[in-house]
Amino acid sequence: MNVLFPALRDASPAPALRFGDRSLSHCQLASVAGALAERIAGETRIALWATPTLETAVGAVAALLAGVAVVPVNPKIGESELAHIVADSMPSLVLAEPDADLPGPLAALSRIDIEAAAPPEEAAPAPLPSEPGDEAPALIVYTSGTTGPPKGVVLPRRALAHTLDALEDAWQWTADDVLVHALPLFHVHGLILGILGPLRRGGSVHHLGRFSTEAVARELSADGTMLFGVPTMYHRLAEEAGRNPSLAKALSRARLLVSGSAALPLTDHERIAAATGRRVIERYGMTETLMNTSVRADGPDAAGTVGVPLPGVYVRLVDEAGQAIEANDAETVGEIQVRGPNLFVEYLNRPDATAAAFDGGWFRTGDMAVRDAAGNYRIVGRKATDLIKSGGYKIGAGEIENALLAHPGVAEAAVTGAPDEDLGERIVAWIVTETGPDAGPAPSAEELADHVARQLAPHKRPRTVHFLDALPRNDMGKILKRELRA
Ligand code: MCA
Ligand code: AMP
Repeated sequence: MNVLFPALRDASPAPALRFGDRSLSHCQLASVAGALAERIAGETRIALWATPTLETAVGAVAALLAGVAVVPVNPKIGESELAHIVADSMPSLVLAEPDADLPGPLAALSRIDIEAAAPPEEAAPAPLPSEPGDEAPALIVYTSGTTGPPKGVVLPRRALAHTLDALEDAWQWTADDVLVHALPLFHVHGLILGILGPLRRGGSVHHLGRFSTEAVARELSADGTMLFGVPTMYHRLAEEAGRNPSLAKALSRARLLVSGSAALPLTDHERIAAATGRRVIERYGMTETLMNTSVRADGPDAAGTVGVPLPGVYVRLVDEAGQAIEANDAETVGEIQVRGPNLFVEYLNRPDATAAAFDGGWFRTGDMAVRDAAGNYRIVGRKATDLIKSGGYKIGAGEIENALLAHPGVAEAAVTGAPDEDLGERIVAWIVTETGPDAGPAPSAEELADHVARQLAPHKRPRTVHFLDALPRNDMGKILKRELRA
């Protein structure tokens, strides 16, 4: 299992990556990524400025070939989140596109510009380095928790290989598939499934750079066979497909439409089915576990569920007393726990959090679900109300509250999620402004949203801000978020 990308070693001339009008075959990718792998060999951990570009894909593949753990960084990341990630992961250097302007903590590192220009097809690549063992760390992906700053999830090569091969089986994913997507490349969905997946299969990916219904229609009308997206993207496609026959036709041509990262509402399933005659398949995963379950491409329609466990993955439901639930009655709710070769190793520098995340060998997902007689899981909620899924991004209420409290005009802050048709959930901030004699002018909603975007990331900014005279609290002084939501 050591070799992650057999098609690179075979120097296959088949197409591998396409971003806009730039592309590389597997053979060309072996050349450029192989050359970069040689330059970074011997490093332990490096950062990757993960713009949605060919360079990012080449950088990630080079690091995997060299056996160097890579920390993908959101190119829109804010100051305090970047400072945390760099201090926590201590990368020895950063890989970036040649013209990228890197912010402070990354600019201070030594830098290697990623060279991704296509070499002539006939040039045979130099032999690739031998790859490390299955347990070696491949990627460290930062993910939000309910409190505190994001944690670095250490993903071994074994988990990547396992999850991608399990999806090959569930989706009959082959080298003939051309994947289309527009997902960001600093998370599991876009980078591991969306870039490394096609490369492991020996197939190809067309990345759109930026999501639009027009770009999806164009690529699926050409040679795209699969589409990956988050529910917000499918919601926008569902809205548009109803009134745009050429988009509906393009979607109906795809072999597989796959949604994940959050729940796809039944209304969107139904609208897409009505407009295109095609069903969307949902799969369920997590940064810490990669993929756990999926509706199978060769199985019965199971819209509204996340399907059955993937090969090699053990999934169970556990009640509040910690007992496994045996019922397959589509009614008894329990927490999903997962065990298998798809799991992460640890949270970087956080043995406490790693220990708390496991129940024996089982990883506690925090997702609540039921199981039906066919073995399909249906997710019904989440244990922690302080985790918000917005546009498919997981965001902790606590990190936004801390960022808001660091604004000089804010005296008290609470953050909740509210249902949103487009984003699934929308971030809502509840603010009490500073009023003391030294207080400056009260901040506007826009200023607070910009502040969070600058400190953390634009997708973590509150979309609604309410100003209150006081936050509702219980006798112990704890904020009563239930009252805010009501
Ligand atoms: C807006 N922008 C700002 C501000 N407001 N920038 C700075 N300050 C501000 N105040 C910018 C944004 O950066 C962005 O720039 C543009 O305005 C629009 O931002 P936004 O409104 O947030 O975008 P959107 O239209 O709502 O995006 C919807 C989306 C996006 C495309 C669906 O949410 C998305 O890509 N989601 C994917 C999330 C994902 O991959 N999750 C996987 C993790 P610009 O226009 O330049 O972009 S979960 C996972 O991996 C697990 C394993 C799983 O199961 O998959
Ligand atoms: P992240 O921690 O960002 O990797 O997001 C993982 C979380 O996304 C899971 O714990 C689930 O709550 C959610 N999720 C992923 N896929 C699905 C899906 N198909 N349906 C519902 N929730 C999902």
